Amino acid sequence: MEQAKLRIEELTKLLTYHSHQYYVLDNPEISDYEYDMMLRELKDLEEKYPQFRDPASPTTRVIGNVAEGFESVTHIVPMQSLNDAFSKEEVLDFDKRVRDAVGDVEYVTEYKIDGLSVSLEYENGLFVRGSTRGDGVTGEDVTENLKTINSIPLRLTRPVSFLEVRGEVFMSKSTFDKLNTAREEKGQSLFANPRNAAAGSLRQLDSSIARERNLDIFIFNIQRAEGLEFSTHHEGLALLKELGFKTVQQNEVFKNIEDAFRQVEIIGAERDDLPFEIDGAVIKVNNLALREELGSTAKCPRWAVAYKYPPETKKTKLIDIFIQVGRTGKITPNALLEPVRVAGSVISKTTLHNIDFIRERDIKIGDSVYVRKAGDIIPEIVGVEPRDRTGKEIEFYMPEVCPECGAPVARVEGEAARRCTGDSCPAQLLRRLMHYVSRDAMDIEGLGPALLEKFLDEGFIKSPADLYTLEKEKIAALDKMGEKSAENLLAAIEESKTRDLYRLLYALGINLNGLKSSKTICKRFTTMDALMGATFEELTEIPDIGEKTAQNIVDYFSLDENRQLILRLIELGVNDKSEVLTAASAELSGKKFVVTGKFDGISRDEIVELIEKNGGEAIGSVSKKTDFLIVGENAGSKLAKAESLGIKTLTLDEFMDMINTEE
Ligand code: 0OX
Repeated sequence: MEQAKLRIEELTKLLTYHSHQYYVLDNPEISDYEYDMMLRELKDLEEKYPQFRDPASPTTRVIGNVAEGFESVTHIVPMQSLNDAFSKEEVLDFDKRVRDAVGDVEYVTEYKIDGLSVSLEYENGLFVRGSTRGDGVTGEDVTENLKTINSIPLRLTRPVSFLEVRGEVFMSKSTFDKLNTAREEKGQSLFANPRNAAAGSLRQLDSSIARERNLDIFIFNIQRAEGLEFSTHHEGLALLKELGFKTVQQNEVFKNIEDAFRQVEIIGAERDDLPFEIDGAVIKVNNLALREELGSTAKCPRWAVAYKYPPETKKTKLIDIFIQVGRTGKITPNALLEPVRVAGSVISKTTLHNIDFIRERDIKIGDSVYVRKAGDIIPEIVGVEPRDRTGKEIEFYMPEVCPECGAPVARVEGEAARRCTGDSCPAQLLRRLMHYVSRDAMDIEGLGPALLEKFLDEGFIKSPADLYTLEKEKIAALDKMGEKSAENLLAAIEESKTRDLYRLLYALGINLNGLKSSKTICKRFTTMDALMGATFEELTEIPDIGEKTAQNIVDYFSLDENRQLILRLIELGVNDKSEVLTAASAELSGKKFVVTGKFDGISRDEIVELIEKNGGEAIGSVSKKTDFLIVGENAGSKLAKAESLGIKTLTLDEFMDMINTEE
């Protein structure tokens, strides 16, 4: 027994040391294998002798924990944001304001990590709580997920009585690429950038998912401390390093703004080569007493500024233009690009929309093109580099026949788009199936394009209804599948039978009928039977349902083959009823919400989903009819307009309270 206690202590010490060497100092001394062996031994011993388990044991990081929800945490020291500067002039203005207030100062510069701000609290050297920034005053307790980050020390190198630090959780570029590749293979939706991926991972209720995501952290500030002496930021960071933290990189201390800005430019030039994303560089006053004197505005300190680099534009080669046939037969030209990393992810293809887009920009196959991410999410070609032309570039023409099925391509009246006219075009079928299984539609996890294509090739399926008759043995026998994957897939398909009717209506892929209109329609027609009998007049009477959408729906249900498909789906057990209306809470019902700004850990789309789920209506722009504006970070004109119209604004937490009290 005594021996077990000693061995547990020894292993805890050894593993803590090697984890720090590996994850914080990037200087491993033993192999992963040796580490894993020791970890396993410790786990076994702790299971047998739980009384000897150290509260900061390295095994804490690996035990999966599923929470029901996150508790709120009030930040005693508010987690402020930073004022932005977009030019050198704005940085010089910042410097002038600083010097006018307190005279000459020294500056430090550091990366502005593009991640998610968190606070970590330590009592007597032990990591006790970690929380997200939230709105700066109230965040969420994500301790269990943070414990999975190996570079967060569970115990400091010495027992400081109290310490709260702030840092940025992020996902490295390579982890992000691997995660998205794996998600693509599984047919899951992709994260737009490492920041979103990190935010999504940190807000997982199941900490074992967070662990798999390999998050990392840089610490950049001491928020509160008892028993530590330091008088500059530089000293503070050195102390943090000593205590075992992975701190944000430190340059020297600069005597004036010119020198600091030169460093910001150097960081900008290196930005691309860093293994993680930065969205700027921060310039901070080094002396803490002077910081105190400078103070803060409502949300931001006056002693720091974030310089934001202009959106990344990269040059790459347009290798080819290929045609994609959509589920409604729409023919879209796409650019195949030499892979290039832009604003967080590797781009190898992008849409060219239509032939007008190509001609307006004079894009030819073989051109050097500039790509950028519009709104930092969707990649787009901004133009070509004419100086790189060799004369060998090839003009592109839209095909006269569908490249997939050979049927003629027609220009639909009143539309810029061209469509394949083939009724049994396999490309259209694949797209329709992809749409059917997609997240907003029937949400069949694990069924991606590659697998659907295989099912089509093997003749397993010809329509969405066939998905519900797939046989386990046949799936398991496919290349890269196996018994377990087949079982999981069938379970996901089975689960999709329970989706609400509005999702099924959307999944049918009727032209112009989106998720929102499907929902609106199913509030009025709550069964498939009623829906199939709805007339054009009845549909157009529903607010927000246009004539074209209504006509397409009526046309769809008038076709015998479509009615057959639906009857078969219902026969196979797919739900044909809607509960959208009954789920609506009386309180939010009829209330109009606008969402603006950026939110930590939740996307605007997710907030819209919550509004609608609770019976409210989400609209795009602020007007007198708006009831509430939900405001995130960096809210702009919508907030100003709402204030001028006297519309009530809500923080995310206030909104959450609103929906929680209604349950
Ligand atoms: C970052 C980062 C963010 C903290 C408290 C007031 C100034 N994303 O890397 N914020 C700050 O500083 C804030 N520094 C950073 N490096």
